[in-house]
Amino acid sequence: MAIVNSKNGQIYHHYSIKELEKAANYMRGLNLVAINCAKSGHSGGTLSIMDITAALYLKVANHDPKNPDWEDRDRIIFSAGHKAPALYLGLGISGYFPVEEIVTLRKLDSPFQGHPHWLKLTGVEVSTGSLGQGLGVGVGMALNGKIDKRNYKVFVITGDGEWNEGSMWEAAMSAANFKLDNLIVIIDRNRLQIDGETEKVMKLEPLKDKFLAFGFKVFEIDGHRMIEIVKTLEKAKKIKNQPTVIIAQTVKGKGVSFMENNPSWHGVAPSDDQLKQALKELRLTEKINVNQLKKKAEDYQKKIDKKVNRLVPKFKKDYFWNRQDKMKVVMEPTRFGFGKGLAKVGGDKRIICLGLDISESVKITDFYKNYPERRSRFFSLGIAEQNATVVAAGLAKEGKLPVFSTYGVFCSQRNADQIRTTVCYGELNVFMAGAHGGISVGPDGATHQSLEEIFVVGGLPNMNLVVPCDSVETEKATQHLLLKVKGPKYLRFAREATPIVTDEKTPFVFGKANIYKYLKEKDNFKEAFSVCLGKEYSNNKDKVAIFACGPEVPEAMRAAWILKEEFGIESRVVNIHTIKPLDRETIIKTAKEVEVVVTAEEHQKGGLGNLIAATIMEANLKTTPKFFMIGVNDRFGESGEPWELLKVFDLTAEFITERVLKLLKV
Ligand SMILES: Cc1ncc(C[n+]2csc(CCOP(=O)(O)OP(=O)(O)O)c2C)c(N)n1
Repeated sequence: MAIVNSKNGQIYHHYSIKELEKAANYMRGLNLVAINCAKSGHSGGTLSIMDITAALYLKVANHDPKNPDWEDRDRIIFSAGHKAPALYLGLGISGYFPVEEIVTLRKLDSPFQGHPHWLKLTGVEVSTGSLGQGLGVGVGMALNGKIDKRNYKVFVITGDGEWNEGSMWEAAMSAANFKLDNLIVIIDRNRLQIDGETEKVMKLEPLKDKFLAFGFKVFEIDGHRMIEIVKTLEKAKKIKNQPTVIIAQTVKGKGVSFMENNPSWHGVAPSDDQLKQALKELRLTEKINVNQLKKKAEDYQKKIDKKVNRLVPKFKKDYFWNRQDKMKVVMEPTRFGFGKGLAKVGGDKRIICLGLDISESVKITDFYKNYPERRSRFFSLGIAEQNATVVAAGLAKEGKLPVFSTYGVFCSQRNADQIRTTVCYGELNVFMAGAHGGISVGPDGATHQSLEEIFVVGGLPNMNLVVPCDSVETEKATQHLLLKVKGPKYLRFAREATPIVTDEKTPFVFGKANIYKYLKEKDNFKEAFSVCLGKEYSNNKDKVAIFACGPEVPEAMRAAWILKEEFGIESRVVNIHTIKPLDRETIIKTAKEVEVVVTAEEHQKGGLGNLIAATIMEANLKTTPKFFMIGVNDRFGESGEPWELLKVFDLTAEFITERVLKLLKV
C-alpha cells in the first residue's frame, strides 16, 4: 500500500517509480541544505539511505500523516539514529509537516534534534542515536503485533557499521527465534563507517551467510535502484515464518561526486560553495530556493539568540570570553590534551590502544600518528564498547596497559556492567577515556551528551576518576593515570574548545585539589590568578568558595573575576580535578573558612555537588556555609550550539555569580 486514509483505506496517491526517484533526489537536496544550515550533521549516511527512505514512506509502508497514532500503521525505525535528517525528510515529504521546516535541524528547541526523539516530533517511532538499540525495539514492536494479532509490519533501518554491536546480533537471534515475519530489517551496506571501510575496521562478511545461519530470509539488492527497492520491500512483506533482512548495497554520499565513497564526509556539513556544487550535480539548482531556506533558518536562529540572551544575567561589563581588550584566553578542546599525553608516553610497549570507530575525533589516533611503529599496538574493535571493555580487561590481566576512548555516554554507560564487574571488581588496570562529555557536545543532542559519568563511574569501588579543567591538565592527567595509577581509571574530557587556564608550572597532584585566587585584571586571563595546592592556600578574607571540575573551572574563575570587579567580593575557586579519590582535607578546610559554597559541574547536578555537600556535612562543623549546586537540573540535554546550551542550562559564570549574590543576599 502507501500513504493511506486510515478511516476508509483510500490511498492518497499512487507513486510511480519515476516519481519516487524524483522525490528521493529532491530529499537529497533538502537534506544537504538542512545540514548546511545546521553547520553539522551526517551527510554521507543520509544520502546512502535516501532512496530506500523515499520508497518506504511514499510507497511501501502503510501510514497516515493525518492519523499518526493509527494502531495498524507500519512502523519505521531508524536504528542508525544519526541518519535522522533522512527520517525527517521521509515524514515531511509524506505530509506530517511542511518539509522545508527541516532547515531548523539541530538548532535549539527544534523538533529536528540531531538524533530523533519521538517525544519531540510526531511520526518518529522511537528515540535513537546510541547505535545498536533500535533493532531490539523493532523486535518488541513486532512481537506486540503478534500478541495483538495486528497486521502491521516493522521496518528497521540499520547502518552496516552498526552491526559491530553485539546487541544487534542478540536482537537478530530473538527475531528469528520468535519467527517474526512482520519484521523487515534493512542494512544500509555502504561499506563505510567513521574509521574507514567496514571490512578493515571490523570484518562483517560473509554477511549474507551470517543471516542465513541466524534463520533470516535474505535479499541482496542495489539500494539505489528504485524498482528493485520497491519490489523487494513488497516481497519481504509477504514472507512467512521468518524475519527478513534486506542487504542494500549503497554508496555513502550517493549523488554528490565529492562525497561518494569518501569516509571524511561521514559527519561533515557542506560549505555554501559545496552545497551549490552538490545541488548542481543533483540538478536541483532551479528547484530549491537556497536563499529563501537559509533565510528561514537564520530568522529562526535570531529568535533563539534573543531568547538565550534574555536568560543570561547582565552586569556592567560583558565578561564573556575574549570580549574585552584585557583578560584574553586561548581556547583548545580538552580532548587535544588526551591525544598529546598519549603521544608522549605511548613509547611504553605495555600501552595498547583500542579504537571504537570514533578514533580521530577523540584523539586516540595521536598515539600512533607520528610514530608508525606504534600502529601494531592499536587495535580497532569497531562500534563495540562492551566488548572493548572486557578485551581491555583481558589485556590488563596479562600485564598490558590498555586504553580505549569514545563518547562518554558509550564509554561509561553502554558498558557499565563490564566496568563494574570485570574491571572494578577485578581491580584491573584499564584506562577508559570518556570523550565529548557534557552538553557542550552541542548539536548531536541528548543521546550524545554525557551527563552522568560521575554518578555511574564515580560510584564504583576501586575506580579512579579525573575530570580535568583544560587541555594542559588533561595531558598531565593522561600521563599520570596511565603510568602512575594502578587499577581502573576513568578520564572525562570534552569536545568543544574551552579556555586554557593552567600551564606547565601549575601543580597537578593526583587526588589533591588546586585553589585559584583572582588577583587583578591582566592582559592574560590566566595571569590574573594565583594558583596553589589546596593545603598551601591561606586567605582569611574570602567569603565564597566555588568548587568546580572540568570546563566549569574556567567558568568559576570568570565568576570570581566578576564578583571582585563588580561587587568587591573575595572568593576562591577550588579545582577538584580528581573526583576519586577526593581531596577531603581541602574541602573541609575551605568549608571552615568561607560563608558560601557553590559547586559547578557540566554534569547532572550532584555528581560533584553531592560529594562536596556530604564531605562538609560529615565533618560536623560548628557552622556550615550556605550551599548551592550548579549543574544540569535532572533533565536530558538537547541540540543547540555548545555555548548556547551552557547558557540555557545556567552553567556559565554569569549564573554562578548570580547564585553567589543571592546566597550572600547582595
Ligand atoms: C553506541 C554508539 N557508539 C558510537 C556512536 C558514534 N557513531 C555515530 S555514527 C557511527 C558510525 C556508524 O556507521 P554505520 O552504521 O556504518 O553508518 P553509516 O556509515 O551508514 O553512516 C558511530 C561510531 C554511536 N552513535 N553509538
